[in-house]
Amino acid sequence: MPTVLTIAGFDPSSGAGVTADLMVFAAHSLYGTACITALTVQSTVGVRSSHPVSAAIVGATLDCLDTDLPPAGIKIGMVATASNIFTISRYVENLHASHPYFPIVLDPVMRSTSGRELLGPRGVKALHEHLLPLAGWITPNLAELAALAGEEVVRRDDVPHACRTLQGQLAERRNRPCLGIFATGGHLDPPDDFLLTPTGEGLWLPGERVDTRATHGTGCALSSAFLCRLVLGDPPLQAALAAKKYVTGALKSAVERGAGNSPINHLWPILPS
Ligand code: PXL
Repeated sequence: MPTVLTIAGFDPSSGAGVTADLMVFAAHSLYGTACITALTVQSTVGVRSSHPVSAAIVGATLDCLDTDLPPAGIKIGMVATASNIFTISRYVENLHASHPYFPIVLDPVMRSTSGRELLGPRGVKALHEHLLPLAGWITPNLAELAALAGEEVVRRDDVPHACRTLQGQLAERRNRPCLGIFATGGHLDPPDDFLLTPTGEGLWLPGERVDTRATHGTGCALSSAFLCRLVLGDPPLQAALAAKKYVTGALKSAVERGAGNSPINHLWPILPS
Protein backbone atom coordinates (compact mmCIF):
# COMPACT_ATOMS: atom_id res chain seq x y z
CA MET A 1 0.00 0.00 0.00
CA PRO A 2 1.87 3.14 -1.17
CA THR A 3 1.90 6.28 0.99
CA VAL A 4 0.54 9.56 -0.38
CA LEU A 5 0.96 12.96 1.26
CA THR A 6 -1.46 15.86 1.39
CA ILE A 7 -0.12 19.35 2.08
CA ALA A 8 -3.24 21.41 2.76
CA GLY A 9 -5.37 23.28 5.28
CA PHE A 10 -7.49 21.85 8.10
CA ASP A 11 -11.26 22.16 7.73
CA PRO A 12 -12.88 21.06 11.03
CA SER A 13 -16.09 20.09 9.20
CA SER A 14 -14.07 17.57 7.08
CA GLY A 15 -15.69 18.65 3.83
CA ALA A 16 -12.38 19.93 2.44
CA GLY A 17 -8.73 20.02 3.50
CA VAL A 18 -6.47 17.34 4.97
CA THR A 19 -9.09 15.26 6.77
CA ALA A 20 -11.14 15.03 3.57
CA ASP A 21 -8.01 14.18 1.54
CA LEU A 22 -7.14 11.36 3.97
CA MET A 23 -10.61 9.89 3.38
CA VAL A 24 -10.07 10.08 -0.39
CA PHE A 25 -6.73 8.27 0.02
CA ALA A 26 -8.35 5.59 2.19
CA ALA A 27 -11.15 5.14 -0.36
CA HIS A 28 -8.42 4.37 -2.92
CA SER A 29 -6.64 1.92 -0.55
CA LEU A 30 -3.66 4.25 -0.12
CA TYR A 31 -2.02 5.20 3.16
CA GLY A 32 -2.25 8.94 3.78
CA THR A 33 -0.02 11.37 5.65
CA ALA A 34 -0.70 15.09 6.10
CA CYS A 35 1.12 18.38 6.54
CA ILE A 36 -1.23 21.14 7.73
CA THR A 37 -0.60 24.60 6.29
CA ALA A 38 -3.42 26.47 8.05
CA LEU A 39 -6.21 25.97 10.55
CA THR A 40 -9.55 27.24 9.29
CA VAL A 41 -12.51 27.82 11.58
CA GLN A 42 -15.55 26.70 9.62
CA SER A 43 -18.66 24.57 9.51
CA THR A 44 -20.86 23.57 6.58
CA VAL A 45 -22.20 27.14 6.70
CA GLY A 46 -18.91 28.80 5.76
CA VAL A 47 -15.39 29.83 6.77
CA ARG A 48 -15.21 32.18 9.79
CA SER A 49 -11.45 32.63 9.90
CA SER A 50 -8.16 31.19 8.66
CA HIS A 51 -4.91 30.89 10.67
CA PRO A 52 -1.75 29.99 8.73
CA VAL A 53 0.73 27.54 10.24
CA SER A 54 4.28 28.94 10.23
CA ALA A 55 6.58 27.97 7.38
CA ALA A 56 9.02 26.63 10.00
CA ILE A 57 6.44 24.07 11.22
CA VAL A 58 5.45 23.18 7.64
CA GLY A 59 9.12 22.64 6.75
CA ALA A 60 9.80 20.59 9.89
CA THR A 61 6.73 18.38 9.23
CA LEU A 62 7.77 17.70 5.64
CA ASP A 63 11.31 16.90 6.72
CA CYS A 64 10.16 14.65 9.58
CA LEU A 65 7.74 12.65 7.39
CA ASP A 66 10.04 12.37 4.41
CA THR A 67 12.68 10.17 6.01
CA ASP A 68 10.20 7.89 7.81
CA LEU A 69 7.16 7.64 5.51
CA PRO A 70 8.37 8.72 2.07
CA PRO A 71 5.43 9.53 -0.23
CA ALA A 72 4.81 7.98 -3.65
CA GLY A 73 2.86 11.10 -4.65
CA ILE A 74 1.82 14.48 -3.23
CA LYS A 75 -1.40 16.46 -3.35
CA ILE A 76 -0.98 20.17 -2.56
CA GLY A 77 -4.14 22.11 -1.69
CA MET A 78 -4.56 25.29 0.36
CA VAL A 79 -1.06 26.63 1.10
CA ALA A 80 -2.20 29.84 2.87
CA THR A 81 0.94 32.01 2.59
CA ALA A 82 3.81 32.90 0.28
CA SER A 83 6.32 31.75 2.92
CA ASN A 84 4.66 28.30 3.06
CA ILE A 85 4.93 28.19 -0.75
CA PHE A 86 8.68 28.88 -0.62
CA THR A 87 9.16 26.11 1.98
CA ILE A 88 7.03 23.59 0.06
CA SER A 89 8.80 24.35 -3.21
CA ARG A 90 12.22 23.78 -1.61
CA TYR A 91 11.00 20.36 -0.38
CA VAL A 92 9.55 19.45 -3.79
CA GLU A 93 12.70 20.59 -5.60
CA ASN A 94 14.78 18.17 -3.52
CA LEU A 95 12.35 15.33 -4.30
CA HIS A 96 12.57 16.10 -8.00
CA ALA A 97 16.34 15.94 -7.85
CA SER A 98 16.09 12.19 -7.11
CA HIS A 99 12.76 11.41 -8.95
CA PRO A 100 12.22 13.70 -11.99
CA TYR A 101 8.68 12.37 -12.72
CA PHE A 102 7.43 12.35 -9.14
CA PRO A 103 3.59 12.66 -9.20
CA ILE A 104 2.46 16.02 -7.81
CA VAL A 105 -1.08 17.36 -8.20
CA LEU A 106 -1.61 20.98 -7.15
CA ASP A 107 -5.08 22.30 -6.40
CA PRO A 108 -4.49 26.10 -6.51
CA VAL A 109 -6.98 26.94 -3.73
CA MET A 110 -7.62 30.70 -3.57
CA ARG A 111 -11.11 31.10 -2.07
CA SER A 112 -13.62 29.01 -0.12
CA THR A 113 -16.98 28.17 -1.70
CA SER A 114 -18.49 30.70 0.69
CA GLY A 115 -16.22 33.38 -0.86
CA ARG A 116 -13.54 33.89 1.79
CA GLU A 117 -10.04 34.57 0.49
CA LEU A 118 -7.69 31.68 1.42
CA LEU A 119 -4.63 32.92 -0.51
CA GLY A 120 -3.85 36.62 -1.01
CA PRO A 121 -2.39 38.29 -4.14
CA ARG A 122 1.22 37.84 -2.94
CA GLY A 123 0.49 34.13 -2.45
CA VAL A 124 -1.01 33.79 -5.94
CA LYS A 125 2.12 35.36 -7.44
CA ALA A 126 4.39 33.04 -5.39
CA LEU A 127 2.27 30.03 -6.42
CA HIS A 128 2.67 30.93 -10.09
CA GLU A 129 6.40 31.59 -9.82
CA HIS A 130 7.51 28.84 -7.42
CA LEU A 131 5.03 25.94 -7.27
CA LEU A 132 3.52 25.80 -10.75
CA PRO A 133 6.93 25.08 -12.33
CA LEU A 134 7.29 22.05 -10.02
CA ALA A 135 3.79 20.51 -10.23
CA GLY A 136 3.01 17.74 -12.70
CA TRP A 137 -0.67 18.66 -12.82
CA ILE A 138 -2.91 21.43 -11.54
CA THR A 139 -6.66 21.23 -10.99
CA PRO A 140 -7.96 24.83 -11.09
CA ASN A 141 -11.62 25.82 -11.11
CA LEU A 142 -12.63 28.54 -13.57
CA ALA A 143 -11.82 31.46 -11.23
CA GLU A 144 -8.41 29.99 -10.33
CA LEU A 145 -7.64 29.31 -14.00
CA ALA A 146 -8.52 32.92 -14.84
CA ALA A 147 -6.31 34.28 -12.04
CA LEU A 148 -3.33 32.12 -13.05
CA ALA A 149 -3.61 32.56 -16.84
CA GLY A 150 -4.40 36.29 -16.54
CA GLU A 151 -7.43 35.90 -18.82
CA GLU A 152 -11.18 36.09 -18.38
CA VAL A 153 -12.71 32.60 -18.07
CA VAL A 154 -16.48 32.81 -18.14
CA ARG A 155 -17.73 30.84 -21.13
CA ARG A 156 -16.96 27.27 -22.14
CA ASP A 157 -14.77 28.42 -25.05
CA ASP A 158 -12.58 30.47 -22.70
CA VAL A 159 -11.38 27.33 -20.88
CA PRO A 160 -9.19 25.64 -23.55
CA HIS A 161 -7.71 29.02 -24.48
CA ALA A 162 -6.76 29.91 -20.88
CA CYS A 163 -5.32 26.40 -20.30
CA ARG A 164 -3.08 26.75 -23.36
CA THR A 165 -2.02 30.26 -22.29
CA LEU A 166 -1.07 29.00 -18.82
CA GLN A 167 0.74 25.93 -20.16
CA GLY A 168 2.66 28.22 -22.55
CA GLN A 169 3.63 30.62 -19.74
CA LEU A 170 5.08 27.73 -17.75
CA ALA A 171 6.85 26.02 -20.67
CA GLU A 172 9.79 28.42 -20.49
CA ARG A 173 10.23 28.04 -16.72
CA ARG A 174 10.28 24.25 -16.49
CA ASN A 175 13.02 21.75 -17.14
CA ARG A 176 10.57 18.84 -17.07
CA PRO A 177 7.51 17.93 -19.22
CA CYS A 178 4.88 20.65 -19.71
CA LEU A 179 2.34 21.35 -17.00
CA GLY A 180 -0.78 19.18 -17.27
CA ILE A 181 -4.04 21.00 -16.54
CA PHE A 182 -7.30 19.40 -15.34
CA ALA A 183 -9.66 22.39 -15.27
CA THR A 184 -12.85 21.76 -13.33
CA GLY A 185 -15.99 23.20 -14.90
CA GLY A 186 -18.49 22.56 -12.10
CA HIS A 187 -19.98 26.00 -12.80
CA LEU A 188 -20.42 25.36 -16.53
CA ASP A 189 -23.62 23.99 -18.00
CA PRO A 190 -23.16 21.09 -18.63
CA PRO A 191 -20.54 20.79 -15.84
CA ASP A 192 -17.79 19.39 -18.07
CA ASP A 193 -14.08 19.42 -17.17
CA PHE A 194 -11.25 20.15 -19.60
CA LEU A 195 -8.02 18.17 -19.69
CA LEU A 196 -4.89 19.59 -21.32
CA THR A 197 -2.18 16.93 -21.27
CA PRO A 198 1.55 17.70 -20.95
CA THR A 199 1.88 16.81 -24.66
CA GLY A 200 -0.71 19.48 -25.59
CA GLU A 201 -3.76 17.31 -26.33
CA GLY A 202 -6.96 18.95 -25.09
CA LEU A 203 -10.26 17.21 -24.50
CA TRP A 204 -13.56 17.79 -22.71
CA LEU A 205 -14.64 15.22 -20.12
CA PRO A 206 -18.43 15.14 -19.84
CA GLY A 207 -19.85 15.89 -16.38
CA GLU A 208 -23.17 15.06 -14.79
CA ARG A 209 -25.14 17.58 -12.69
CA VAL A 210 -26.16 15.97 -9.37
CA ASP A 211 -29.03 17.66 -7.55
CA THR A 212 -27.73 17.95 -3.95
CA ARG A 213 -26.57 20.60 -1.48
CA ALA A 214 -23.81 18.17 -0.40
CA THR A 215 -21.10 19.68 -2.59
CA HIS A 216 -18.54 20.79 0.04
CA GLY A 217 -15.14 19.44 -0.93
CA THR A 218 -15.73 18.42 -4.54
CA GLY A 219 -12.64 20.36 -5.74
CA CYS A 220 -10.32 18.91 -3.07
CA ALA A 221 -11.67 15.40 -3.67
CA LEU A 222 -11.28 15.52 -7.45
CA SER A 223 -7.69 16.64 -7.14
CA SER A 224 -6.83 14.00 -4.50
CA ALA A 225 -8.60 11.19 -6.37
CA PHE A 226 -6.72 12.15 -9.54
CA LEU A 227 -3.41 11.92 -7.64
CA CYS A 228 -4.41 8.51 -6.23
CA ARG A 229 -5.15 7.14 -9.70
CA LEU A 230 -1.82 8.47 -11.05
CA VAL A 231 0.05 6.86 -8.13
CA LEU A 232 -1.82 3.60 -8.81
CA GLY A 233 -0.46 3.70 -12.37
CA ASP A 234 -3.34 5.01 -14.50
CA PRO A 235 -2.40 7.07 -17.56
CA PRO A 236 -3.68 10.69 -17.22
CA LEU A 237 -6.93 10.40 -19.21
CA GLN A 238 -7.96 7.22 -17.40
CA ALA A 239 -6.98 8.81 -14.05
CA ALA A 240 -9.09 11.91 -14.79
CA LEU A 241 -12.13 9.86 -15.81
CA ALA A 242 -11.80 7.67 -12.70
CA ALA A 243 -11.50 10.76 -10.46
CA LYS A 244 -14.66 12.24 -12.00
CA LYS A 245 -16.51 8.97 -11.48
CA TYR A 246 -15.34 8.89 -7.85
CA VAL A 247 -16.60 12.47 -7.18
CA THR A 248 -19.93 11.79 -8.92
CA GLY A 249 -20.37 8.72 -6.68
CA ALA A 250 -19.50 10.82 -3.60
CA LEU A 251 -22.11 13.45 -4.59
CA LYS A 252 -24.82 10.90 -5.38
CA SER A 253 -24.38 8.93 -2.14
CA ALA A 254 -23.95 11.95 0.21
CA VAL A 255 -26.33 12.38 3.13
CA GLU A 256 -27.15 16.06 3.62
CA ARG A 257 -25.85 17.15 7.05
CA GLY A 258 -25.33 20.56 8.69
CA ALA A 259 -27.26 23.67 7.71
CA GLY A 260 -25.06 24.72 4.77
CA ASN A 261 -22.99 23.14 2.07
CA SER A 262 -22.82 19.50 3.31
CA PRO A 263 -19.71 17.37 2.79
CA ILE A 264 -19.71 14.82 -0.03
CA ASN A 265 -19.50 11.13 0.90
CA HIS A 266 -15.73 10.65 0.54
CA LEU A 267 -15.74 7.06 1.77
CA TRP A 268 -18.48 5.70 -0.52
CA PRO A 269 -16.35 3.03 -2.26
CA ILE A 270 -15.60 1.37 1.10
CA LEU A 271 -18.55 2.56 3.25
CA PRO A 272 -21.62 2.96 1.06
CA SER A 273 -24.43 4.87 2.83
O1 PXL B 1 -12.42 24.05 -1.11
C1 PXL B 1 -11.33 24.83 -0.86
C2 PXL B 1 -10.75 24.58 0.48
C3 PXL B 1 -9.59 23.88 0.58
N1 PXL B 1 -8.98 23.65 1.75
C4 PXL B 1 -9.50 24.08 2.91
C5 PXL B 1 -10.68 24.78 2.89
C6 PXL B 1 -11.33 25.04 1.65
C7 PXL B 1 -12.58 25.76 1.62
O2 PXL B 1 -13.14 26.17 2.59
O3 PXL B 1 -11.18 25.19 4.05
C8 PXL B 1 -8.83 23.79 4.19
